[in-house]
Amino acid sequence: MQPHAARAFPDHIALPEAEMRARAAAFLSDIRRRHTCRMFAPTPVPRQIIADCIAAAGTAPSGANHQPWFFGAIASPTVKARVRAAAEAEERAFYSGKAPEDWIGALAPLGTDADKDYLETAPWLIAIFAQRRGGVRAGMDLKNYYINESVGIATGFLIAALHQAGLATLTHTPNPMNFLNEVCGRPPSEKPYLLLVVGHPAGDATMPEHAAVKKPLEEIAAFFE
Ligand code: IYR
Repeated sequence: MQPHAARAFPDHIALPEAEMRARAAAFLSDIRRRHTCRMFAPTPVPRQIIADCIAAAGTAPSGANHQPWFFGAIASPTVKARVRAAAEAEERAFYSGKAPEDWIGALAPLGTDADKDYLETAPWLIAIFAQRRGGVRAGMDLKNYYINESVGIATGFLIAALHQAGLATLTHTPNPMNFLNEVCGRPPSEKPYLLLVVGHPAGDATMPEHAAVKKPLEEIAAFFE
């Protein structure tokens, strides 16, 4: 290592092997209960829960630790209505001609269409932005690196944190979604990355059978020991 300002590796908790095994297995069985939700209850969710989950996302690793993300958490019914109107306009274009046939075919088992009522029903929408420039502290204007990887990892943390808090999510990507810059008052140097819909599933929520199919470990991993 080159000389650099450093501190002791601070708060890592080493666990006995039995507890490591138990925790890995427990996390697996818990995260297996995470399913993308498209039918939300209007039940409110306290802001502090959303804030803690976003703060957890903000601990994600990032290129040069520049933390190139911004989260706009929307609960206002009027703002949600604006988001829905803009998103549905994009989706209508997508479903009625813009999307290639094979893409429409790939979506058929999910049953999705241009109607996005959950954008108003769910208590929170989190608009996630990727920053082209920034730095480790607010106000910096350096180039950011590995922006998509960094924001993707932070989004994964956020989804896992929300699930852990007992909430369901939907990753939504109307294309283009530049309207989110205007809605959240973000500069053009920030690219809308994803819109996360957050709340409790409706009492009668269902999920597509297609979404329950997860590849077994043998198909997604190999071990070279
Ligand atoms: N954005 C559209 C289409 C869509 C695309 C993919 I890839 C999905 O996995 C699901 C939907 C929509 O939200 O309907």
